[in-house]
Amino acid sequence: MRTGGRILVDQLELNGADLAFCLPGESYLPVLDALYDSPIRLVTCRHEQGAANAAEAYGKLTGRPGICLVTRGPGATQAAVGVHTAKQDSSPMILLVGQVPRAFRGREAWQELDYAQVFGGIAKSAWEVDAAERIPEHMAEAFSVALSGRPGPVVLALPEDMLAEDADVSDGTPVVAPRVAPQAEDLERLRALLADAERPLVVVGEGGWTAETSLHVQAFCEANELPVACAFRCQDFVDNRSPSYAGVLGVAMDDELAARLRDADVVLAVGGRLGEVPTRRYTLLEAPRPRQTLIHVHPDPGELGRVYELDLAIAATLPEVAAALPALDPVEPRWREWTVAARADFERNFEHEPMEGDVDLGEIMSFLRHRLPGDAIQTCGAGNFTVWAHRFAEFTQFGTQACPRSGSMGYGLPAAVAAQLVHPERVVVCFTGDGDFVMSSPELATAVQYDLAIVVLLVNNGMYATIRMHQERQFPGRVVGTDLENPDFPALARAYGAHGERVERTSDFAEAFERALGSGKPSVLELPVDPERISPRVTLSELRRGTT
Ligand SMILES: Cc1ncc(C[n+]2csc(CCOP(=O)(O)OP(=O)(O)O)c2C)c(N)n1
Ligand SMILES: [Mg+2]
Repeated sequence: MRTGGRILVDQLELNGADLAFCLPGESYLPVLDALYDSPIRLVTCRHEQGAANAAEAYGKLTGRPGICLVTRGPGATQAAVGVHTAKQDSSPMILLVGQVPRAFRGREAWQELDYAQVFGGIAKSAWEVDAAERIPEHMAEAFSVALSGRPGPVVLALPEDMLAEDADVSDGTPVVAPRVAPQAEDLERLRALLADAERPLVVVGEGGWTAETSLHVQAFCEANELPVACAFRCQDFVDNRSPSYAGVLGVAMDDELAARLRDADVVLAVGGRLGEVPTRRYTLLEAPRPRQTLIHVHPDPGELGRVYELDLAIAATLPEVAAALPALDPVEPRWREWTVAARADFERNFEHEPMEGDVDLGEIMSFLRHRLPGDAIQTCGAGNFTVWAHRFAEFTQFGTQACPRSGSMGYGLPAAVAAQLVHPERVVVCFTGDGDFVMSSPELATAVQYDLAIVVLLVNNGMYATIRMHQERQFPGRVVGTDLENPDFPALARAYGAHGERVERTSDFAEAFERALGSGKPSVLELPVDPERISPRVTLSELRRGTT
């Protein structure tokens, strides 16, 4: 006989969970109690947003479901943002929510919600477990749904009396996600479509990527001299040093790369959903019928043809497709110049105008490009600071970028916490803004509590610059709701027990960065920047004059 809580934790263990992120609640005490004796490391966060985002980042970095435990009502709703990101980003995640006792259900008891309904439009799937003896079955289903096809978040509600109830039931079988190989005739057709191309472009995106997938796709692109771009915040999917690598189709993408997608005659999308961001609001690839010949490979048949009419749809898991690609006879490329030009555009995009003020983010990124080890992990939230962080970064291996494709603020700090827990030996850098940081700054306490020496680079421009930029473009000079008065960030960091410094000049950055790494503690380096330089390509004054 085991309690529901114990049965649940046993299912987590046998499915390989080694970390879980929580914010405790009295609604799931039997689960916490079972974790007392478990090898699973329980990490207590300071806000459910942080716990859910950390679990999401765990899923993104490991390919295994990130486990998050929260209490009912307010706990679950605060965790919703991480579930949304896991859905948009196709990351496996399981959110476990304590629920009111079964006998109270439907009375709108204290903090009661119907989780299937609340998360029905956010999660991949959400339901309630109502008997301890069926926990193994439901947990196997949760792992299976989270991992199979297009990975995503699952929400399970767990009535508190059910977790305390004893049951005599055997464990489930560890879940192995199904692998689906591409059909030989589909691969032949893919090769034939490429053979007819003059301006092909490969686009890589999420949906079950692995380090091996990277190597195979890169080998295929190089053997066929194909240019390859990555979707928004998938910059670690292909070694950026490859002669085939052409850049990122992200927010504020390079116009040259945008033109290359628009002007391509054949697009091969390996993973990803060709969403609003990488297609520049569905203009570079027009929905539903693009001008380009479009080949889309995705593990979930439901995603194929969902937005775009396709010339070839391949429903198969990405590692299996990637492994098959290099075995295809290379096509004699007629696009050599096209690929060389795409690469040259990418390299040119590292150049930038000097930045107004004493702190130049382009210079700092150029320093980091050379200073960061290849396996260093970079995280971020949302804001214009990410435009510098993405455009001027270099990624060389998979699993080194944990950023929200959903564009959610507040993600970077908890993602850095998760990254450092998964890879204690690596350097972990979180890029954040003054607005973004404050949204999840309590997780600095988590980093201190668990002794995680993450480095936070905080770009302080005294405003929500992304929104200000759009505001000034549409309503010049009418600033409302976008200014910020900020705390003393280094003092705040020190109050948490972290290392904190303000870097006043670009030339001071290198030494400050070494001090941060050497401190052995979480650290926050504040970078006060001139608000005039609101984005790498535009200034506030230009926006007001309407010259951009
Ligand atoms: C959770 C969430 N709330 C609001 C937004 C809208 N938003 C996007 S960027 C941004 C401003 C971020 O400000 P900051 O971190 O200071 O970065 P900056 O743009 O100033 O570089 C806002 C409010 C969002 N993306 N996510
Ligand atoms: Mg800001």
